[in-house]
Amino acid sequence: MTKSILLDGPSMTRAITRIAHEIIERNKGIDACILVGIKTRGAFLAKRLADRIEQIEGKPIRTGELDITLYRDDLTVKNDPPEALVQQVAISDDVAGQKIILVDDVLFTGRTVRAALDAVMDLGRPSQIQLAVLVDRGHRELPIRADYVGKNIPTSSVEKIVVNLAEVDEVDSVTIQKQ
Ligand code: 3GP
Ligand code: 5GP
Ligand code: MG
Repeated sequence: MTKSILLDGPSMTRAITRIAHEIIERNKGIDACILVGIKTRGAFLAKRLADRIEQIEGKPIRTGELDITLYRDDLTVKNDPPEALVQQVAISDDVAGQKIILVDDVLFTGRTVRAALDAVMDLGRPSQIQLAVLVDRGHRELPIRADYVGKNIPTSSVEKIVVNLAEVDEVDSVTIQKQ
């Protein structure tokens, strides 16, 4: 198995800083914004973005979390794409009229984000939903795209992107593994 490093710690921090600036610029501030991280690593990335945005703007941005898992019933539908199931929604603020910025580590088929869109819209009517991802690895199966991307990494289906974050993995790195 070969492994190459695509982002090291400092490059990841720079990407997060750039996305923080892009979010502030595009939304002309952060007053109407809520950052919502998709667990697990998307939630840690949302926290880092929130910290950076607070440093830049001098005031906190509201945050929330969603827990979504991909579920494949391999016994009955072997070749079907997995279903994304919402396990938990933790957004304490009213989303009506707000700009929700979803944050995830890797964007792949788009099924996780589709489930996240449903979960957010079940809570109320946001004025906009945007998407920030650390890595876009391509292979979309739905018409979904990210507004903010740390790094575009075209992959083949046998490759895997490994995202390590210091909060859970002790180091910050993004690597591609070719099995
Ligand atoms: P995360 O919850 O931190 O995002 O889905 C569980 C974990 O497995 C994810 O961690 C993700 O990083 C990792 N993973 C690697 N490849 C895949 C994949 O193709 N689909 C999903 N859902 N997760 C993957
Ligand atoms: P999607 O629903 O777009 O297919 O996949 C998005 C979710 O699956 C992300 O939350 C991400 O954690 C996970 N995922 C998909 N592909 C990869 C991958 O190659 N590497 C990692 N680390 N996570 C992935
Ligand atoms: Mg993820």
